[in-house]
Amino acid sequence: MKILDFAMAPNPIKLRLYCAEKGLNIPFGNVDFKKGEHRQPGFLKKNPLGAVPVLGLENGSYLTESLVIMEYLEELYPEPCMIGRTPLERAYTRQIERFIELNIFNPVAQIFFHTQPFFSDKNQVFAIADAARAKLPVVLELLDLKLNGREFVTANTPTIADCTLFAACIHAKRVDIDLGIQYKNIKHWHHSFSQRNSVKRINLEL
Ligand SMILES: N[C@@H](CCC(=O)N[C@@H](CS)C(=O)NCC(=O)O)C(=O)O
Repeated sequence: MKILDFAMAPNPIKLRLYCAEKGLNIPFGNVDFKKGEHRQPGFLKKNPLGAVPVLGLENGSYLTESLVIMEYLEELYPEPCMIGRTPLERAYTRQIERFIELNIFNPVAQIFFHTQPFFSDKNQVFAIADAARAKLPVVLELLDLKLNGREFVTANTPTIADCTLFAACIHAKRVDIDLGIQYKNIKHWHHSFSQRNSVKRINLEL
């Protein structure tokens, strides 16, 4: 197996954190966005949408959704458990991971896409960034309530939900948003998760 990605992008960060937490040593191959490699025919054969991360499999096929890749790896390597041990634990973890991805991670990605010079040749609409920004306080307040008294998002150990939230925090900083600044439980969670070896291993500027 091989993961193809661009290390700075948020979905790759989420997957890299997951692999680091699991202690998986799957090799990575760089798809250089700055050189437009994700738009080249060679990569488009692997993922016609031109997006990363992609997991190349031994049978010659590719998985092209980060969450699906994490679920697949979780089935191959169940320990340490990062989705849940019972059907209900897994349902809770998936539910909050979706909450974070849809309501925090994706809006942050929209703000980034619609405001950064890197995408200035694309169809940037500042109003979309503004709308995404305006949506954040309500969901952050809800998340803050959920995190009360918790070291991790949904369990006593890290799960895929922590990886998604931490990747969102890293990406948010690039557009000058500190997701935890007004929310004491998110702030506490962020401070504590930042100390983890997985974060050091992915070796990103925080
Ligand atoms: N649904 C995909 C989305 C992946 C995605 O949007 N990746 C971004 C980087 S975080 C990308 O490759 N964007 C390049 C592009 O769409 O041109 C997943 O979760 O894996």
